[in-house]
Amino acid sequence: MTRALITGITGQDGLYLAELLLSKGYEVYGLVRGQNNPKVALVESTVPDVKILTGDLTDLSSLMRAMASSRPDEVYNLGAISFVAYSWENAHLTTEVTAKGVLNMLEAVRLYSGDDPAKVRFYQASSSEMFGRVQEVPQRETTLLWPRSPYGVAKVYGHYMTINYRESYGMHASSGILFNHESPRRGPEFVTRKVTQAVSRIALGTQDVITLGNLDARRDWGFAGDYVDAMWRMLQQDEADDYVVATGETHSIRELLDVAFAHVGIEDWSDKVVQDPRFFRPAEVDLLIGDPAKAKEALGWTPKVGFEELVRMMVDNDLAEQRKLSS
Ligand code: NDP
Ligand code: GDR
Repeated sequence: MTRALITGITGQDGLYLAELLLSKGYEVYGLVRGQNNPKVALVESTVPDVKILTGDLTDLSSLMRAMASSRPDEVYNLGAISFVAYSWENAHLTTEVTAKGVLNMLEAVRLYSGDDPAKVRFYQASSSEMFGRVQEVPQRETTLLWPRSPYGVAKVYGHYMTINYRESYGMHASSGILFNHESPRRGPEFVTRKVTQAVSRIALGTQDVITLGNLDARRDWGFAGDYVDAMWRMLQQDEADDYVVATGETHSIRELLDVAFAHVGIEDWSDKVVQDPRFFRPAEVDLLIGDPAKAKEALGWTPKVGFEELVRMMVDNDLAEQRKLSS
């Protein structure tokens, strides 16, 4: 039986990836941080077959223990402080977890692997945030990185460290440069879920307006369930490499609002959206659109869920959740 260790198991991607690997017959271990972490219950109810281990990306010895007890064939490093806006408020902590945490995980894998450097296949969750200021459209694996947030800078460190461990030690370490991906499991602080939750409450009459920041930023949004499949495919390749994972389409926050409100029968949302400087960022990533050609060609990966279907899926989920709450 193939064994996998997932950091960030309590997050959006961790849950989808665990489901995918379990469906393929893997033995799955998930790293959970902190004392009495309330999200353990979510993991236990969603993916009860996952074996939970405790550890923290900032604590190398805990990662070494997790490696020793799970003895994984594959490690998926999804753990991070992942909310871009928060990374300006806590740049040091973001660096400790999202940047140096990658180094800790790579070291734990390297030390565990002994004299067989490619014994464990390693996946690093890199991000389109690394592209930051627009240098090239669409963005691909070779596009110059120009991060615009402490989070983006931390991801660049993790990305290059992963490449460096591959080149220095011959580790099977791959990096997926994933563009935004969303789902009904997306955290409520991210713009898609913030919008779909608010739209469902507005439709049900329990909220009047939604307060947002920049409506003109453009993102390449895909479905998280599709994207974890790309992660798995990367680790099935003979050679480790880096891949952009994206839909190749871009949409603004305004278009997100159009689709979400239209789905509940509201065509003109102008009096339902308020803008507040609090939600603008010190430096914005204006335009993200990825070129997934390499992932398509080498991994045989294509996204299945399109933008409008994704937004409707999230609104439907939130309508059902809100109805349950008010019944
Ligand atoms: P989430 O924010 O949903 O999940 C992040 C996970 O990291 C949580 O399980 C969290 O645990 C864990 N974590 C945070 N701090 C630590 C720590 N110190 N030690 C161990 N684990 C920690 O993110 P997603 O699932 O959306 O994303 C997964 C990964 O992919 C992240 O690295 C993210 O940066 C990256 N990414 C995401 C994209 C997206 O659009 N979703 C796009 C590109 C990259 P806890 O529950 O305890 O807080
Ligand atoms: P992002 O996602 O920063 O791209 O990072 P987020 O959904 O937070 O923001 C997307 C865009 O929406 C604009 N925006 C707002 N964003 C939030 N969260 N709240 C608002 O009220 C709001 N109003 C406008 C933002 O300015 C931005 O332009 C996500 C995370 O999952 C990262 O971890 C991941 O690496 C990248 O996607 C790819």
